[in-house]
Amino acid sequence: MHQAAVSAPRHDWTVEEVRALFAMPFNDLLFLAASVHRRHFDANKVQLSRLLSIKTGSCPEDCKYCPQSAHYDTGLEKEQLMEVEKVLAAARKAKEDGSTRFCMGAAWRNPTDKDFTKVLRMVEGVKALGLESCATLGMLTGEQAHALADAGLDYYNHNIDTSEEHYKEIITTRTFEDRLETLANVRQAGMKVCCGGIVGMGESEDDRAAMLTTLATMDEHPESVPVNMLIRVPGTPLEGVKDTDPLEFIRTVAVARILMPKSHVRIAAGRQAMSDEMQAMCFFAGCNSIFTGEVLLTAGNAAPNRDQSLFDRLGLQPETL
Ligand code: SAM
Ligand code: DTB
Ligand code: SF4
Repeated sequence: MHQAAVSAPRHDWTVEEVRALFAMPFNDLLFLAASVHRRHFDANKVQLSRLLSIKTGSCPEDCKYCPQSAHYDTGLEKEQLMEVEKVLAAARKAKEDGSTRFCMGAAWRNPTDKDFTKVLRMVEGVKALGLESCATLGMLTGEQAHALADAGLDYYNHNIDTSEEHYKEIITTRTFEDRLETLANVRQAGMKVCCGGIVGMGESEDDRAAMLTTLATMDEHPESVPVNMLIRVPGTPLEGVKDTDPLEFIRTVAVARILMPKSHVRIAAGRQAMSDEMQAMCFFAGCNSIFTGEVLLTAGNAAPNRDQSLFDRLGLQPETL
């Protein structure tokens, strides 16, 4: 059996080793990933999270994939920060629908003081409902990270999105290093890290290997690793990139699973465009977390009845807290 299937999590992966995993024959790679998955998790349980955009649109950053950037006209209605009570009503509904984690997303470069106080109240309210809480608000100072942790925030999502080399092709208003700095602040404050990236932005397999190597060589692996498939939103600079190869996406999930055996690996954006069979292969390759509900932040997601039927047909069950 491959060493990775039996050994403890490693933090010293080299990019050459990770490229070699990507280069494995597909069947061998999936078998290895599934073996690693089973050592650490019940392979038939999937964690369910629910997203809510608490502040939509007009973001000053220029991320080429994002419908919420003010740099592109995607026809999105911009909105102010939502009222705390409205957010908590959505969280209650998420809980009723079986989600165990509620993730609040804001289209900010970083939170301002006034908005931040309101977000702290949202986090406290979500925790009081007995849900795990997650937020993604852009860059954080050390102080802000501590305040969120004190309010009870369990996870902070902040993606590296792609390799360091490819990053500057995708975003010019901040650096890869800025991302790592916020992630360090989140860790330092004692929160769990949700960090992953996007497949399908014209990156090479080597870029995907480099991105996963960055995650897998962190002192602590992110507890949650979202693998997004690019949603090509009309009006964004990436609207015309070529289709993501489903097999390359599944490979990325499998390699993430092998490198970070104890983390939840999530298929995040893009499930609406995936076939049931592609999702089934992702679950086999070690994906054990998804977002449920009709929308992600602004884009469509797989419909709830479709997910229910897929779970039934695959014998999958939602993970409970
Ligand atoms: N503004 C915050 C930030 O960028 O950290 C939080 C929200 S941002 C929308 C969260 C993540 O969603 C991005 O890092 C990116 O990975 C993902 N995302 C955004 N638009 C996407 C798209 N069109 N397709 C796939 N993933 C996307
Ligand atoms: C992540 O990696 N993907 C989620 C979540 N973290 C915040 C967001 C996906 C957004 C897809 C585009 C949209 O809905 O606007
Ligand atoms: Fe803003 Fe986040 Fe979208 Fe980038 S990904 S434009 S930071 S909302």
